[in-house]
Order: sequence, then structure tokens, then C-alpha cells
Amino acid sequence: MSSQMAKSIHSNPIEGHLRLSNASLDRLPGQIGRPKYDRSGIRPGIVHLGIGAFHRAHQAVVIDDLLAQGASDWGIVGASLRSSDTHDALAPQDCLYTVAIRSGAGAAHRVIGSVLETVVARANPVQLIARMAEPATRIVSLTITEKGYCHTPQTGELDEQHPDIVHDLTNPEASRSAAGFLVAALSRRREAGVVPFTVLSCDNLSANGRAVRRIVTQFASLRSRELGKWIEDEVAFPSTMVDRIVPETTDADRAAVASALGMTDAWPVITEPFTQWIVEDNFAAGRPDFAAAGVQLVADVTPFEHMKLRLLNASHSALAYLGYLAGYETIAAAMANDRFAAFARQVMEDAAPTLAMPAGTDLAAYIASLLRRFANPALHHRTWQIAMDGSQKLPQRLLGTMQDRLRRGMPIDAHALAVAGWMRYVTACDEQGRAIDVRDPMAVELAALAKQTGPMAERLAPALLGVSSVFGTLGSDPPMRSAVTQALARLYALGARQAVQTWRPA
Ligand code: CS2
Repeated sequence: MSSQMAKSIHSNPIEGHLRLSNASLDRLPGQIGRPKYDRSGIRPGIVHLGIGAFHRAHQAVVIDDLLAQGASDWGIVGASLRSSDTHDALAPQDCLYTVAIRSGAGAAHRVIGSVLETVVARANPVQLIARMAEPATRIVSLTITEKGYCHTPQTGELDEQHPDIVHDLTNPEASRSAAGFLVAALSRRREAGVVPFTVLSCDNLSANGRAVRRIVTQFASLRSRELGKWIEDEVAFPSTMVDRIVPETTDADRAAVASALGMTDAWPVITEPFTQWIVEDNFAAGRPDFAAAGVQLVADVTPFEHMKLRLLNASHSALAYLGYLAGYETIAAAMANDRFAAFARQVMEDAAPTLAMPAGTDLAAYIASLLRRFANPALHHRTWQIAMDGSQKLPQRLLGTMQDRLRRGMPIDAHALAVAGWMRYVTACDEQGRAIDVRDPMAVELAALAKQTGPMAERLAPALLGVSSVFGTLGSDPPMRSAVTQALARLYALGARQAVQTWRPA
């Protein structure tokens, strides 16, 4: 939602309409779920950085369940790093909002009460750092998206030239990046002799705990070697695998939720019935009884994270680029084409042999369930939304599998077509010659490369494969070059719809 839209909803609630809030909760129709606890008795224990739709449909729902079971000191303070949209929408509603769970069978609505307060980091950095530094804050969790890590996607090393990192090194009290905030607050706790909070990444990165640990310790070491060492030794960074499909909320969704509630909710979130959270049980300052709310606690999340990234997210990205180019607005629309569904399945099946799963994991059943979830006709999950930030997503979703398959002498043509789809997409010009609104931190650089080479696979594919922050050494691997160049040539010759429809595994 644009901040303009959020503001207009906030300042001009629909005339005569009741607005969701603590005071209006008991006017909700009986079938609408709501907090089963007294919100006034809940204290914050978690600060969450990046309070977007995903967090509100996933982690905050788990916490809502736990609060209902009596874990009253684990409420959430939700921070947006940049925009004030979420704060503007939720603050007038006492931070209450609706989760609408949709499937072919219909919709169920539940009002969530676990978010107690919202903070806009850009406007109030000092307030946020103070919140994070309070002893009561025992977990700081993150959904800041891949680019929020300010790292080189291929290597996971902190990008020390990133403008936010450069800024935060000299202005810790007015931080902009997640690394800046985490280090400012951890440093404050160290000075005050307060145990550090646990840093809980909930982003779609391989070994996300290690990823955030790396950027935080690297950033801290740039400030002071001792601080870096203390963080390395004392702070826990468990990895997690998070899964729930959460499309962007539209105005039509707002209207549908308002009619179910009989009152306005400025920013409900829309999701599917499925939800999964697997967490490494490594918390330095305590944690709620996650298992009581269905969270799986494990010693090592890596295999599950790989499974999800290489099966779900990889095929999601493949469907996003090729589906967008083929004219499909949503994942469900692409999946309604049998050949696109078969192609998505192939991407998953090709990744499966690269995974080392614990005994008893049924990958075939997992793949079948993913295909059913993608086909959910009640979710309007736009291909354009998933296509965002591809330069940050490709390594962990597609390239790791390609590397592993090449090492074993296995064909990579399904993945090559997906990567070619990304290449065609980032030229920023679709098959009808219309502009594509490419959202990616590297969009300008990628479009400039495409402009230089022109729409010729033999020139464009090697040029993009040469972007080392995305492809690393894999980009110069001859079988990789040849597979991706051929796939891109087919894409240019046939168009995405035909290229997928006539695609057969090698
Ligand atoms: C999607 C994910 O937008 C994307 O890149 O692939 O957000 C996906 O919906 C979630 O990871 C599902 O858990």
C-alpha cells in the first residue's frame, strides 16, 4: 500500500464505519476469531524488525496463540525500518488487524492481538534502539527481505560500501540498516551489563541465522574489534525456516474483510491455511514455549531451509519470471496451465537429489503439497510480487542447485530456463515491447547491461552471468554458460508461454 493510501484510510475512515480497535472487539460477529486473553496484561518481550504482511500472518499468529496460553510477557513491538505505512494503518486500531485465511473452501477471519506497539525506525531510531536495549526484550526477530542484509548475495559478506552501512558506521544512534540497529542495541546492552537478546532471522536465506550473524559481527568489528568479538561469543543467532504464502493486500481484500467484520481494518493480511515454522533451539535469553503453538524445534535447520528454498522458492521464482512473461498475473493462473505446473514440478524434482534430508522426510509428499498450495485459486499472488529482488534471491533459490547438479554431471536445463526467464525479465521490456516495472536493488545496472548487449541470447546471457555478486564463479562455468544461453535463445525465439509449453527435460 502506498503511504498516501494508508494515510487516507487513517485520516478519513469510511464515513459512519466502525474501525477495528480494542473498544470495538466485542462488536465483531461471533464467527470472527479474536484474542482470547486480556491485552492490557501483555508485556513486550520481542522486538520485530520489518513488520510487513509476512510477519503479521506468520510469527505474530504463533505469538497470539502463545499469549492465549498464558505466555503474557512475549508480546511484540513491531518496527518498520523505513516506511510509516504499517504504523499509520495499525496505530489507530490499537495494533489489531485481521488475518484472512483463504482457500477454495472459503475464508476464515481472525483478529490478532500480539502486536502491542509499532515504531517507525527512520522517524524514531533512538526510541527503537532503547526498546531493543531494554532487558525485557529477549528476542529481536527479523523479516527485512534478502536485500535488508546489505550483503553480497553470492558470498553473504557484508557490503561495506552499501550506503546504509556507510551511514550507520558514523551515525549509530540514527541507524538505517538492520545491522546498524542490532549492533547499536547490543552495544548498549553490553555497556549496561545486560544479557544480549537472541537474534532470530525469519528471512528466506540459506542458514539465515549464520547469515545475520556474519553481517552483524562484521559490522560490529568495523565499529570496534572488542564489540565484534563479544557479539561473536555471546549472541545466539538461531536459524529458522519460515513458510506461509502471503500475497500483498489489495483494496478488494480490504473491502472483503470489512464486510466480513462489519467494520474497517485499514490493513488486514491475506494468507493460506498452511503455515510452518522450524526453529533451531538456541536462545541465549529465554524463549516462549514455541512447541506449544506447533513450532518445530530442531538442532539444525539447514536441511529444512534448503528444502524450502530449493523446492518452494525456486519454483516460485521460476513461475514468477516465466509466468509474468507469458502474461499470467498470478501464480494460480500460471498453475492452471498444465505445462507450467509440470515445469514447476520439474524444477522441484531436479532440486530434490541435491538435498540431504533427515531420514523419514517424504520429499514427494512435500512437492505434491507445494503444487496444491501454488494452485490455491483463492490467493491472488502476483507473479510480479515474487519477481522482485531476483538478484538477491537467485543464489539460494536456483544457483546452489545448479552448482550441485553440475558437480554431479546432471542436466540443469529446467533451472537454466528459470534463470533465462529472470534475464529476460530484467531487460525491463516484455515480449510485447512494454516496460516491466523491475523492482530490484540492481535493476539499473542489469537493465544497462541488457541495453549494451541488445536482445541477443549469445551476448546477453554471458553479460549477465558475468555479474559476480549474483553468479560468482558459476557464471564462468562453460556448461552453465551454454545451458543458460541456449535457454535464453529459446525464450527469445518462442516466447515464454511456448518455451514452457514445449519444454521437455533433457
Ligand atoms: C516468495 C515467498 O515473494 C517471494 O519471493 O517466493 O515470499 C514465498 O511466498 C514464501 O517464502 C512462502 O513461505
